[in-house]
Amino acid sequence: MSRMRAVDAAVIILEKEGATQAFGLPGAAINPFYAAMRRHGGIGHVLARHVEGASHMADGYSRAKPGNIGICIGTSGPAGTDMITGLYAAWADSVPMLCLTGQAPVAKLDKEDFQAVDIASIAAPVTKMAKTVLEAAQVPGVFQQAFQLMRSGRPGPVLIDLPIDVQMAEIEFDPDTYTPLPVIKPAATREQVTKALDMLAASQRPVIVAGGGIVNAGGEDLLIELAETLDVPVVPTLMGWGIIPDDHRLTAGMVGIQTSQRYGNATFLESDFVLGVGNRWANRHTGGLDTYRRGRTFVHVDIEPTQIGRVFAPDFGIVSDARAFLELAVEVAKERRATGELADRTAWVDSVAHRKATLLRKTHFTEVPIKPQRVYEEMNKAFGRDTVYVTTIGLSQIAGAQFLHVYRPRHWINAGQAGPLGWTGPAALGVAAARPAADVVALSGDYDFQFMLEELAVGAQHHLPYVHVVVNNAYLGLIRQSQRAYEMDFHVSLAFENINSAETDGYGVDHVKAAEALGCKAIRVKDPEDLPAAFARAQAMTQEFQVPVVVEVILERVTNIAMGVELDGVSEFEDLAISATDSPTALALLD
Ligand SMILES: Cc1ncc(C[n+]2csc(CCOP(=O)(O)OP(=O)(O)O)c2C)c(N)n1
Ligand SMILES: [Mg+2]
Repeated sequence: MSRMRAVDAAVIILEKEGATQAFGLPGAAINPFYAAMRRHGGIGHVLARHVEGASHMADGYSRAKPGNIGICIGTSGPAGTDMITGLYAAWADSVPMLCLTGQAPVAKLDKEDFQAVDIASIAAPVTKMAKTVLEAAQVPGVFQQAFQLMRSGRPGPVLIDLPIDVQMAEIEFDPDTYTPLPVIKPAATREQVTKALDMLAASQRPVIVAGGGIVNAGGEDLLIELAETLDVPVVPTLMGWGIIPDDHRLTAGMVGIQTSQRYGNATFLESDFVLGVGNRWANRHTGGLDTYRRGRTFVHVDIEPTQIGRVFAPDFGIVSDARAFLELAVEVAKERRATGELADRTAWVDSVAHRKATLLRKTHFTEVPIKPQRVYEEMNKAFGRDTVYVTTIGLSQIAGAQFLHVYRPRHWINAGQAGPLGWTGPAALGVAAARPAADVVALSGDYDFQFMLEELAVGAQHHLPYVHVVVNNAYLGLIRQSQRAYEMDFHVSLAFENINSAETDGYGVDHVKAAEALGCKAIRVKDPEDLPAAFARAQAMTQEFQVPVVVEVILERVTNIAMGVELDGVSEFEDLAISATDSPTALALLD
């Protein structure tokens, strides 16, 4: 056994658990932990400029690669509260992330000491565990349990709050015998899988809804194998986008009231059976439940028991890790194929392909100011199949999801449920830290970009290059569009005459100057014909300068993007594609 400070044991455990990348900023109450990181080595650290930024960086880092657990670190008080939004975003999208905070000494916790806030209580609803460690000897056990919890069942974040005296207290800890606790994952039985496939077999027009749980479980290849064996179309959810390549013959398109394609919704509305795997029936996917459920039978597979029946009661629910379910399902499906028991789904699959080629929205607009649809068309041309997109919310995210293409899991990294503005930039930095060789492309509206803008300097200082496409309509665009229902346009405009930048033409903030001031490169584009060259130059500059490169696209100020409240009532505001030239980067072309 060896005697050491509790923080030294904590750092050793991080390394032994494979969590070796931190994002944070020091403060007096967390300095002992920083001293332990410095002494021990082995943990990478990126100094953020805002603690919320650090939490989104850790979140992006976790999402970027299987097995990653990003660490975010802050001091006591406001550093912890700043990271609550980051914990919420990670918790809502089932992302493992370890948040560490410093705290006032144990004896001062109830004395209104400087920055002695009860962060564990504040964080409790958005974490799998939030604990202020009061006994130094518990530190190893709490860290050990944190990793078990983050990895078991539905993944999620944990907060460990460390009073400064607890950090510095000496404890007995034997690094050589430390072993991670077993990870607990329920697995479907053969009876359950057989019943689910029997129900699917009894249907005429089945679809599989593939959710982010499949990505978390590393089950994407099995999902494709199951779909191909059964010849059943797949609807990826927003969190599952990329599980099956967009151009796979069985990809039906995304379904929803915002981030969806016309063909995806049309196919879903024709279906009579839905097998949901690792998904959560998000309201932006289902829209009104009566329309979503009408005439369909549902099987729901989820790793978290309380998710079954949360949104609506499925006809059959299975509690299972997605990969464990898919393994057995592929086995049973192959047995059935070998004995000729599987139905011929050709006509149904052909109808899915037909909708993909006909129910398209127009993207090839030539106007100046630029229409957003054209931006995504040009992004499809400029950015390759291996591009990792990062985004949060706004018309930017919604239109991006309608028009961009994703071909691989973990290549659409999106704060799907929480959607905090400001998430995109720091999350992209976390992704860039996790995958230095990847082509990372962030997508922000102007308002999202302005939240957490300071984190660009982190990318410049720490050489975390990525391309940041900022679609600037000088509006809180999504909120402007939603205010149409109130017949108002009230406090949603970001436009003003910038007395220092006449070239912003009344759009207000000069994003190019702001990015340059923070040590990054930036290009402004006003004509759609200039987009290809701008994207190519931006990519080249990320290589040359190893810093974030911003491409600010000046959009027309008002463009309403297709959305609605029911799957059969999505409003179209813009032209639909009527020939291949209207939508040249669609996956299946008209004509
Ligand atoms: C922290 C936070 N506050 C408020 C919102 C609500 N909200 C969602 S989208 C949006 C406007 C986004 O504007 P912008 O980033 O410019 O994107 P656009 O819709 O114009 O493309 C707002 C205010 C939010 N998602 N997060
Ligand atoms: Mg905007």
